Amino acid sequence: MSESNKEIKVQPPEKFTGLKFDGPKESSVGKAAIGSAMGQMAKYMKPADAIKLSLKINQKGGFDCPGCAWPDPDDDRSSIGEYCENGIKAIAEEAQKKALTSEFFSKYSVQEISELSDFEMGKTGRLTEPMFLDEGSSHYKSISWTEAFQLIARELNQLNSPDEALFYTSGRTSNEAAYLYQLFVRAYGTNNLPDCSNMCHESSGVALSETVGIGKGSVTLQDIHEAEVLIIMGQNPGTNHPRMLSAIEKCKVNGGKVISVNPLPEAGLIKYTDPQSPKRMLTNGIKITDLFLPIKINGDVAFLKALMYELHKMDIDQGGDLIDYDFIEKHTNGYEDFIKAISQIDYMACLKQCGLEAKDVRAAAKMIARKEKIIVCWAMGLTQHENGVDNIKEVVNLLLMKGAIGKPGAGTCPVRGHSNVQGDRTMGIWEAPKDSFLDKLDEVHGIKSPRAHGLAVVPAINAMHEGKAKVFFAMGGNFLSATPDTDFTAKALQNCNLTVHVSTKLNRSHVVHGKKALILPCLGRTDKDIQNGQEQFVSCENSMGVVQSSQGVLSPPSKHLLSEVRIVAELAKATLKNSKIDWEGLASNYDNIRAAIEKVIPGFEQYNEKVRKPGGFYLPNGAREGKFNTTSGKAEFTVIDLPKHELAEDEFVMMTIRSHDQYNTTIYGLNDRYRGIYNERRVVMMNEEDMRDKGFKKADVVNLTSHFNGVKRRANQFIVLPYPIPRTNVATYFPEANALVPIDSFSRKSMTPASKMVRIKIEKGE
Ligand SMILES: Nc1nc2c(c(=O)[nH]1)N[C@H]1C(S)=C(S)[C@@H](COP(=O)(O)OP(=O)(O)OC[C@H]3O[C@@H](n4cnc5c(=O)[nH]c(N)nc54)[C@H](O)[C@@H]3O)O[C@H]1N2
Ligand SMILES: Nc1nc2c(c(=O)[nH]1)N[C@H]1C(S)=C(S)[C@@H](COP(=O)(O)OP(=O)(O)OC[C@H]3O[C@@H](n4cnc5c(=O)[nH]c(N)nc54)[C@H](O)[C@@H]3O)O[C@H]1N2
Ligand SMILES: [Mo]
Repeated sequence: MSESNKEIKVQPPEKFTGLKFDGPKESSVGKAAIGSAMGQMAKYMKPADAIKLSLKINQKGGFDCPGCAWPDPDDDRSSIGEYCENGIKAIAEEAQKKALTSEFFSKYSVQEISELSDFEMGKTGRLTEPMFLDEGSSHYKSISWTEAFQLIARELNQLNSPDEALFYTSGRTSNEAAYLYQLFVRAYGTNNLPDCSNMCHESSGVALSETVGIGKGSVTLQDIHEAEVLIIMGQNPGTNHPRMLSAIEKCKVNGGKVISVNPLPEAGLIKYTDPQSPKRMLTNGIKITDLFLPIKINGDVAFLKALMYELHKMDIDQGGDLIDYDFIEKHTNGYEDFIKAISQIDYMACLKQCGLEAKDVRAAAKMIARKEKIIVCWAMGLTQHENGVDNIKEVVNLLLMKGAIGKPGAGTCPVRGHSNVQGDRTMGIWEAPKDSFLDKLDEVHGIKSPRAHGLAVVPAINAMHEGKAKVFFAMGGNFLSATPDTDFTAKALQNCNLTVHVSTKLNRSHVVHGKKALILPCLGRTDKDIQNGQEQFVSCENSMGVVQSSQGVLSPPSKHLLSEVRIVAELAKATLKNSKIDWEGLASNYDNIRAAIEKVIPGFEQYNEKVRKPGGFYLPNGAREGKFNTTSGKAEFTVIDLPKHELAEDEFVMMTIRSHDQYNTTIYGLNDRYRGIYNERRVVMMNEEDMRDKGFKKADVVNLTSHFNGVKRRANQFIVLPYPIPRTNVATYFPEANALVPIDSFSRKSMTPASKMVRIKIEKGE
């Protein structure tokens, strides 16, 4: 095929794969899940490797599952591995026996590779050699590691300012690699460290820091077990955090109740069958949700306001012992203004915006009225909105009203995504570091870190687009497909002098490249990492602030792979000519990196010793102990405005979500089993009445457009499916619909792209 006049496909190809649809399921996990997980392992891995891995997943002394950041039980771990179906899929994807060698790249041009779907790209196997794409070339060619590092160093050192370079991180990077990476980036001279967190839980971090003094959640796994009420908002644990379901089950067995707030009746929320409990498998599962509230997309502030209004009213009617006035008095600021605003809300406007009935809101109020052990869990359904930070602050308002934070069984639970996204931030992967952190870093390493804040993801894309940033370096991830506004971001990346990706697997960011491009293949979580003849381990921090070791068990798929730590060290040696930092010493024994972390970051005292203890150690967490490290020393109530939701007459609100067979931009398979959607990803889930109004029939083909600030964006060729979703709301999968997410629609305070609320129009296609 001649590629000269063909364009690179920056969006996933508009090809249909053969839809089957039988509607949403009630229950999650169970036998089908085990079958699916084992099938995945058997298909892509050697049997001996599969057995070795399944015994070591999330075990003390094993490796941390790269699937999600849900914590492992402190004790009492299942002997066949603390695993879940989707964790297994993540592992099988990484630990593939298939190797992607330079032959593939000489056979297929970059343009030809771009014609593959994301699913097909994932099936090409593990990257095994460093690859280089020269300016004007059509094919990647192999390059030696030394030449690759020299090339990057040359490009970095000829920039007018270090701020013309960007250093992205995805959240799988270990503490050790992340620490070394940010140290290199700051020694080089910039704080341009955008990361996946900017698109993920940044809204939680900002809101929680301002209100309760720590940008992380306050609860432990034990708290979940002990809670009297769990409120799960904007999260789909059955697919994205399946191990959370066993914690919820324990809570329920202890008498806890669950309120689920979600536009979709997600299977894992409704019912759950524990694969490790034969009894549950026989009895066909446990009911998870006691009260399901099918909220409209972005109706959460409105719902929480109505809920707090009801609570306040009940408190007055019932003698004033439903709100924790004692806690409010001692530990909080701003209650009077807050409760005044709540008592004056336009209740009907709130109901209209959240799409719920007064009786539903009252039922929720009754469930929490006499309880104080309340935990709110949330994920992307709350954070990825223009008012994402406000959503979380409103959650905090509710917990503070009930005194439900800083005590057992109560608190905040932002459920993190990538397995070490929280640890990366703790290690200093942040474009807006505190001076106190940089002061310490400089003191310990003898460098002079820049103090000016760097660029988060959205401003980083804009900087590349405007030609102000010229070198893009990514430690993992798939920047093109994970970020909003795919066509805009593609142009931004294509504007760069050099794009570099440290990766385990091929992805679309490798084919939408700068003038020159490099792919640097690295070891994954499951691979053995040997430096200087010694086997190394790394460490990760989970969603609840526990730091644990992780050690791979498999032989790497190629002898050419380097660890992320080694890649950073070699890059630093090549780039920073007079560096006083002993990069070789740090990379040759990771204990030396941990010893440095111990000196710089609070909470890591005796790191090397504590991380070797089975189960690891907890980091300090003020909010967990009821100490609020805000400027006032108290937890802060906030008065939140009701978001504006006007839609033009023919507009819909679209959320972009994950299917059951994907890990972010990695597509393991084409099924979304719990939603009853098989063998097709280009779908739009839509309310049946809306379909009737539009004259759509099931499986009609449609095109989607968004019209934000006068710019028209388009994603063509989707199939309409009737689905139980509130009216005027629709759902599509990420990354297929990312082209519609406007680059300038993001949370005002956290800059998180508003990928859960995109205003779109839907027209019949062919
Ligand atoms: N298997 C698997 N596991 C993963 C991932 C994966 O892709 N695959 N990704 C990892 C990562 S990085 C992350 S961040 C997490 C993501 O975990 P989730 O946040 O669970 O992922 P999403 O699919 O984005 O689901 C968002 C949920 O919020 C609901 N929702 C959308 N908008 C709203 C709203 O306005 N209000 C409310 N109340 N609900 C809303 C949707 O219906 C959906 O159920 O999972 C992590 N774990
Ligand atoms: N529309 C829309 N967009 C979204 C979201 C959404 O809900 N809707 N969610 C957002 C969220 S929450 C997130 S976190 C981001 C995710 O954004 P990213 O983290 O950038 O994306 P991933 O798809 O997780 O990255 C997958 C790639 O990482 C590489 N990789 C895997 N393991 C390793 C490893 O151990 N080391 C290295 N170096 N590379 C590795 C592989 O090459 C793989 O192709 O996407 C965001 N984008
Ligand atoms: Mo995420």
